[in-house]
Amino acid sequence: VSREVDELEQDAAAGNGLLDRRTLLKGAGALVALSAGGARAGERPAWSSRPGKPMSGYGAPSAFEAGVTRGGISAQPGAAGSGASRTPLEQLEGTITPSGLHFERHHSGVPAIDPDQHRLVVHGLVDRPLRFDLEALHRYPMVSRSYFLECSGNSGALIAPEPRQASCGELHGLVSASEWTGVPLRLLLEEAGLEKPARWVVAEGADAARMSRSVPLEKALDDALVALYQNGERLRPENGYPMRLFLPGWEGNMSVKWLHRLQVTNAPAMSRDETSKYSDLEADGSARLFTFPMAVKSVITSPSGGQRLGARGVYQISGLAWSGTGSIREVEVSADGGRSWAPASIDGPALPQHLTRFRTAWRWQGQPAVLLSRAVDSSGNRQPTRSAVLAGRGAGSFYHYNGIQAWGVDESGAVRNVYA
Ligand SMILES: Nc1nc2c(c(=O)[nH]1)N[C@H]1C(S)=C(S)[C@@H](COP(=O)(O)O)O[C@H]1N2
Ligand SMILES: [Mo]
Repeated sequence: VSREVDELEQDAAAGNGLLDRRTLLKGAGALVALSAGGARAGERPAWSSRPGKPMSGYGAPSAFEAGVTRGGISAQPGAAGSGASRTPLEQLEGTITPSGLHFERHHSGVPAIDPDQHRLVVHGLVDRPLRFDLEALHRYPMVSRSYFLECSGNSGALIAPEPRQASCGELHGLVSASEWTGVPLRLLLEEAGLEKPARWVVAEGADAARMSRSVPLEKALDDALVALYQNGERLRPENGYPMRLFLPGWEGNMSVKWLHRLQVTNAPAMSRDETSKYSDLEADGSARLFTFPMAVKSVITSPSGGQRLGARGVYQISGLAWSGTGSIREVEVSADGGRSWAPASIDGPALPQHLTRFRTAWRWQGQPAVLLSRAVDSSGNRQPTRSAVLAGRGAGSFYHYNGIQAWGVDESGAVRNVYA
């Protein structure tokens, strides 16, 4: 053990063992001392004794990582291909989701689109309707930006009266982040030429569900992308190959995958996907017209639901924060169910509409604890408590849930989803 207990006592930042965020930098986590004879010379594991596998055309994770997969896979009975899979947030670190672990939400399965036959049409209130193939799109200047994508139904399980026991990814894994590369939608709309009454752009997908959503023109001309690449390679089929609309910070449903049509209109289309679904209820039961941005949110990914702490000692609390209305300005963590709080350290630049990693140190001596995190974004929006979210919503309304997540730790070190 590298640190004296008194020294850690001075690092206390809040109740129940929460330490100053800088404690991690001082090496308090380095608890494994090399026992005498632990590294005997002459003993060579098999992998150090003979040459390994040759080169491969496309790499895959280590066979030892086979357990790291999308989880919480759900299918909607009676609707072929409709369902979701979730990112295993608790098994990942950093802020970029490997493409193969990006969450999926399909209304009608993954279409097998031949990129040579696929076209994107821009029509409606434009001076000249245009049709683009992939080659034509590649002539426009592209941009690369890292953004999260979150389904508005993410974390909806937290409205249940009793806390559901599931992993962090199963509860909150309808959020992922990638570097997206594509053509700013503005360039394509300017090329087509907008007519005076143009106010909205209706985007439609080429899947059997023909998912369609109406996008206000201001967003379409601001930061919207027709994304062609994800983390440096072409989009994965699950995420919209060969092209998708991407609307930074807005509910995932609007980032129409397998994009094949953009119709410029003077009013929203009032499609099924923006009326019968994807609308939120106010406390008095009336329906909000649209809820575009995803609200500020955070979750501790480690330790989290279903995990078990091992030896007593200093633990690194690690989590993710994000906001559709800015960048993450601050994350605070509590180990005593919210009686006291201390700031976590933000790892790296907090980019707007992207996942931000936060960390802090916590000393667990076998005591029960309730771990919480709460985020504030650059627009001054604060993550609310679960009860505040529920109080502001009509019964059964579950989209856009962003309440504070509580993880309970018991004397055995078992971590559970709890309501604080
Ligand atoms: N064409 C089409 N676009 C779509 C969908 C769909 O089913 N069809 N699902 C939407 C929903 S509800 C979400 S949350 C995101 C999910 O994107 P992902 O599967 O790449 O994570 O895509 C959106 N775009
Ligand atoms: Mo979604």
